[in-house]
Amino acid sequence: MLRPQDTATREKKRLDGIWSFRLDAESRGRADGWFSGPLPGAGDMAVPASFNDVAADAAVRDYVGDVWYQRTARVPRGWAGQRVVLHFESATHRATVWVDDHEVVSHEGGYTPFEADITEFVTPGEEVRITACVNNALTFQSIPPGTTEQTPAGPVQRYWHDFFNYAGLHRSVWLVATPQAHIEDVTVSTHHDGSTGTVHYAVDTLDADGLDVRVVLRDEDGAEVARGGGASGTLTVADVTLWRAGRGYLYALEVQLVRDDEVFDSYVQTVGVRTVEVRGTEFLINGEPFHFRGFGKHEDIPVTGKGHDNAWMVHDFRLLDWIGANSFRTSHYPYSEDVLDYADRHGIVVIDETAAVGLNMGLGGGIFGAQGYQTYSPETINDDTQRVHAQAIRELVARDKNHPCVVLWSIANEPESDTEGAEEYFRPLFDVARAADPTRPVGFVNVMLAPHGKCRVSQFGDVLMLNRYYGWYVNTGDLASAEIAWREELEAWATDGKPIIITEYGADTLSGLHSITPQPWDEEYQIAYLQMNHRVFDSVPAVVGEQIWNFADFKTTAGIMRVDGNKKGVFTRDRKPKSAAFYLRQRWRGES
Ligand code: GCB
Repeated sequence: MLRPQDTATREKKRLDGIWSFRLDAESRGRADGWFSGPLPGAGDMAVPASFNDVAADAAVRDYVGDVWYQRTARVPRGWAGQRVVLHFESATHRATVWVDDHEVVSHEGGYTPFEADITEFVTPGEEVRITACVNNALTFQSIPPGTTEQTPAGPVQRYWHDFFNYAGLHRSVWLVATPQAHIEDVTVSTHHDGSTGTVHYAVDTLDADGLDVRVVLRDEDGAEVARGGGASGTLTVADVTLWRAGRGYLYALEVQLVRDDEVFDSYVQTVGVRTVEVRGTEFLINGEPFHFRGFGKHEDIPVTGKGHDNAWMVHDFRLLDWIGANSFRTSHYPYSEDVLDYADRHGIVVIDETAAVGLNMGLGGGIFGAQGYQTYSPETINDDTQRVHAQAIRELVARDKNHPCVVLWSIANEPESDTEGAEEYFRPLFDVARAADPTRPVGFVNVMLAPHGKCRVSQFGDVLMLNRYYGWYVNTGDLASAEIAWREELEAWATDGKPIIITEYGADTLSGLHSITPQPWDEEYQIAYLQMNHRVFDSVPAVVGEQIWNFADFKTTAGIMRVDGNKKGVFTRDRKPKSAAFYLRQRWRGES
């Protein structure tokens, strides 16, 4: 599947705006045919946005079940004879879509795109009704998992991850026109040897019998640097400008479907020439050791929730630059493709994560020991979950494989990983990731409950990613003891001979709370906590990265450990710096 694009042969029409919207607490909508006419009893909803906070109504915020979105759209009259596609960048966590009365597509998984060829159901120049039934329930067979508990007061969604279960249409919806004979997919991979770069490409086409593939590679000035033909091939780039952290140089590969000089379809794929390699305890980009500095982030903003917003995205990247970060992890789900495009262009390195978070019933919202279920069992996380998880990995790789910013796949965050069940569950999933993308390392993020010597899943990873909270969840307030315990554990991990990225360490901090004798929750403690961690990291050579939890405060489910959400941000939820931001700027940029 390709991203919607405007090219010489393609057009796209964005369907964002105000849609009709309603809850369907009794799940009546399908049986009552709500797609077959104007949505009965509907209110308004913004797209893109999470619906939860927009309505200013606790019943909507905490709602579990089906919700319906609807709008009409006119198919441009100039699209006659074209193939018309309806494309959703995401629908959280699953959706079924109708065009007028026709059911056209269903999709499981809340953070990857899906689309349907709707040519036969539309007439260019006329309006169609587009209806989506979106469902936000988490089950043991969804990624992420959860369960709906029936209480005397009604259904309550329970889950084991520490961010609010925002849902809805979080990203853009498009109508797209392509030629009937069209390019279906493009895959690129790159190498370089000295100043010579190579770009390997492979093109999938549909209904293109008798047509040829032609490719032209251009540099950022638009000058042609290489051309080739055939469904796959390798282009050579003399005097290549590499994509690197801090300098996101992008070539443009124009792929054309042609017969002689007639162009039937054209698609432009950006290409960053770079290599990624794990060698011993080093993580190499372009053959040079790379040290990750940055954050675990969230897609999380006031009111809009997980709805993509370009202003906030650009602002966040400016703050990353200001503070001297060179990377982030898309904790804990695939982010908007706009974010990855932007990271490509700005040379920010990305650890790309699936939505497999909370596969750990020993944890709940950051609270250890919230047991009650067994993680891996026929009734909980089981073979069906594994199939959904495998599909989530495939869809993530299919979507993001061409982004130079993505250097590492994270197939899960903090699953239970110290049991036989965990080993059986994860072994095949690493194979799935490697089969989908042989060019990038693969890992998963280890939790403190499965320390060195106990974890049975880290053996499968190319890289060790560790989340640790010494001085916060353990040795709370006692940084001296925390430092000793943390160094001891880290030195044990270093004996595995793999690069270690600390993908989370952080302390909840209430912006504005100060003390000359630092203790948990005040701004000075956050700095002292980070300084302690950095002393430990700097003394262990296998540590190749530090990503603080979190870039900004974010919304979570309600709980006695969370005051208006998780407060481990270096910035507040509205992106004001806490004192730690200036300390980090000093460490990472040498500027205060
Ligand atoms: C973790 C999780 C993250 C939580 C964080 C915390 O280990 O990966 O999702 O938000 O801890 O603050 O408890």
